[in-house]
Amino acid sequence: MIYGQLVIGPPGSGKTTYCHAMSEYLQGLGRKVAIVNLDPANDVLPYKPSVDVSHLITVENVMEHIKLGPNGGLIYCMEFLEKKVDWLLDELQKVKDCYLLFDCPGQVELYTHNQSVQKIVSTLLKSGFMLSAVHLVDSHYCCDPAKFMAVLLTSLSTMLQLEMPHINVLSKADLIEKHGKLHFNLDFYTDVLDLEELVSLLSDDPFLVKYKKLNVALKELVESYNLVSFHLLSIKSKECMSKVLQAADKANGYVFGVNEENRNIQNMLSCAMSADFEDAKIADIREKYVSMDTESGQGYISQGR
Ligand SMILES: Nc1nc2c(ncn2[C@@H]2O[C@H](COP(=O)(O)OP(=O)(O)OP(=O)(O)O)[C@@H](O)[C@H]2O)c(=O)[nH]1
Ligand SMILES: [Mg+2]
Repeated sequence: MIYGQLVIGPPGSGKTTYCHAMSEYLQGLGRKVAIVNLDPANDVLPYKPSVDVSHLITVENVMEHIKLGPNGGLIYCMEFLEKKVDWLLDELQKVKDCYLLFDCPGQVELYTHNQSVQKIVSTLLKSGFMLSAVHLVDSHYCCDPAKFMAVLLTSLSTMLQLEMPHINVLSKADLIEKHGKLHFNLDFYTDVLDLEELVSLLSDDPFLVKYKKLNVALKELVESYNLVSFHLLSIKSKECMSKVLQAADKANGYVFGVNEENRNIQNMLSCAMSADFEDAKIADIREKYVSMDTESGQGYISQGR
C-alpha cells in the first residue's frame, strides 16, 4: 500500500507551502516522505520534488506552442497528463516506499467541472494508492458571509466530484482576522452545523437582499448533504499540523496500516474514535489569532448549536 495526500485548493491557498511544511513535519516524525509536483505551472519550488510533472509538460511550453492563455494552458496540461497517466504511474514506482504529498494546481474548475483530475485520481486509487484529498481554502473568507457561502459550495462540489476520502482545511488561520473580525465563534465556521444565521447576515446586505430565496436554497443544499466541515491550519503551528495529519491519516487509512513502528494500537484507537475533545481542534488558533469578541459580541462562548 502506498499512502498519501492529494493537496488541492484554489490558487494561493497555500498548497505548495503546506506540502513543504508537512514533508518536514513528517520527516521530523521519522516518516519517509516524497513530494510529487502535479502543478505544471509551478516554476519555483521551495522543496525538491521526487516526481515532477514539468518533466512531462509545462504551462509555459503549452502557452508558447499551442497559443493558449494560462487557464486554457493548464487545462490542456492536465488533460495531457490524464492521457499519459502511465508516465505518472511509472514515476511513482521510484517512491513507492514513501508517504506521498501531491502538490496540485489551483484552478478551481479542475475540481468542480473538468474531469481530468478526477480520472487521474481514480486511476491512482485503482492502482493501490491510498489517498486522502486535503482541500485548502484561505481562512480569511470566513470574515465575509457571501464568500464563506461560496467556500461551502466549492468545497461541497469538489468533494462530490473527486469521490475520494476528503478533509477540508481553512488555511492561513494565523491571518483569519486579517481582513476584518469574525461574525461568529470559530466553531461556527469549522463545524458548519447551522447556517441559518449566515443567511440572516446575507439578507442584511442591501445588495444581496433580493437573493434571499437563492441564499436559503443554497444553505439547504449544503445542509442536506451534511458533508462539509473544516479543520484549521497555520503552518506556523505544530499543533495544527498534527491535527490535520491525524485527520488525513485517518481518511486515507494510514493509521490502520500494520507495517510501521509509529502505527501502534493507541494511535489507531485515538484516531478511530476521534479521541480529542472537539474544542481542542480549534483551541490553539482561537487563543493565538482570534480577538476576544466576535463582531456580533458573542465572544468565546459557543452558541450552543
Ligand atoms: N501566514 C501564513 N501564510 C501562509 C500559510 N500558508 C501559506 N502561506 C502563504 O500563502 C502564499 C501562497 O502560498 P502557496 O503555497 O504558494 O499557495 P499555492 O496554493 O501553492 O498557490 P498556487 O500554486 O499559485 O495555486 C505564500 O506567500 C505563503 O507563504 C500560513 O499558514 N500562514
Ligand atoms: Mg503552488
